[in-house]
Amino acid sequence: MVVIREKGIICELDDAAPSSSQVVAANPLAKVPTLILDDGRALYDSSIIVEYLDGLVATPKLIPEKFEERIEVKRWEALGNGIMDAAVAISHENREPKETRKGPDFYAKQQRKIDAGLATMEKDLNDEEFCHGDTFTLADIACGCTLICVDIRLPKMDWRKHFPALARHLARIVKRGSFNIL
Ligand SMILES: N[C@@H](CCC(=O)N[C@@H](CS)C(=O)NCC(=O)O)C(=O)O
Repeated sequence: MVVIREKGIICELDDAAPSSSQVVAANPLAKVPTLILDDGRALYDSSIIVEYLDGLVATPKLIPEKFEERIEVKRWEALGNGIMDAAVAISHENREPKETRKGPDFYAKQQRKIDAGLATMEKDLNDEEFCHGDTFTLADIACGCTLICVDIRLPKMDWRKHFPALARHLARIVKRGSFNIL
């Protein structure tokens, strides 16, 4: 959704649940996000969707074309996706009845991924204005969405205390109009 806004693409946004008939009909994996194109084809997962959107509209370029830079931006994306997967796994587990929950090892394993992932983002961002290079890229979108996801899924996690560069970065990038929809 942020990429769609950054690119100024006209697109209908539907807050459909992964298990809804609309998503299931379009995506055999029954996951969101799923992008349904004008010709009816569907694209998933988010990595493919953002790559498609970045190629569809030339500017602003969010995934650099140069090989090494592209890989670096996609590494940020993968890091964000991994942290979000772990945060989602914890919050889903919390919805299970207490008696059938997986237990402390499961929670510790997911939390380690989140802590180490955020520590890597903090180190790599350092005191720079952008996650990669000197322009806003998909790396910043991945970083911002990850931090917002952690706030939503794990509201008790006080990550700002440990990761001041990330806290600063999130405060800066949510001022962009493209993040208003989250
Ligand atoms: N790596 C995927 C993750 C997508 C994902 O796991 N979405 C969750 C919602 S946060 C979902 O649809 N879960 C339903 C399911 O796994 O059955 C992406 O980036 O698109």
